[in-house]
Amino acid sequence: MNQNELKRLVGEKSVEWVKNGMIVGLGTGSTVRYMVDALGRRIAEEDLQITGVTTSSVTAKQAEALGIPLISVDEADHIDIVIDGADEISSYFQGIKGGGAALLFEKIVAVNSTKVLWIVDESKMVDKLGAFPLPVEVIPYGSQKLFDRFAAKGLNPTFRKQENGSLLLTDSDNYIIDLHLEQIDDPHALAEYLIHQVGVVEHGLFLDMVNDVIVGKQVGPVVLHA
Ligand code: ABF
Repeated sequence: MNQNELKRLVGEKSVEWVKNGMIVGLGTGSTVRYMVDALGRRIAEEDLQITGVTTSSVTAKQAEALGIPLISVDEADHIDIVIDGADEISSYFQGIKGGGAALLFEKIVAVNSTKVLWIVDESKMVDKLGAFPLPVEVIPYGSQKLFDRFAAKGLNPTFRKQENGSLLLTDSDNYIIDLHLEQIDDPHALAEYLIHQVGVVEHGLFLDMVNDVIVGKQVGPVVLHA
């Protein structure tokens, strides 16, 4: 199976975690797209009734088109499970997310969810985090000063750009600075440094957050418990 087939495999497998009446956090990314499609089919076949909480405008559009009832994170009195993708997952179940520029809403939904389930193809499983550039969401005002500070610290920053070369804006109209670190030896220390930099809204280190991971492998979906 190729990467897309592995993503479809875990996207469809993850729907088994969803039970009638649940409020489900719907993540962002191409793997999640398969999961949302599968949820939509179950709802259309009327053998599943859920309410969705989305983490990005992209997922919201897909869910609305499929007739999945949606509420905001603040309207939900609880979220039973959030199913989301990831860019890297380490052998200690620490994650890097935000390749889809939705890390802020993804983290808000994750910290307000009873269970966190990540669905990934096997290429996302790594020994140590860092080969994937670490996304950091920053407010535009003072972002160049933050960029310069990251560069001076040797964090190899780049601003996330759109195809036309303009700076990407997140759903919150913030910028993303990606840190090209190659390897992150102490994710907790880095997270602590980043979150205290004035102007940083949130970063893509998702630490000590996931409960279960479904990994798409050639032998089939493999479920890991953090
Ligand atoms: C999202 O899933 C992001 O956090 C992450 O960047 C993305 C992974 O994308 P894909 O599933 O397309 O590989 O949750």
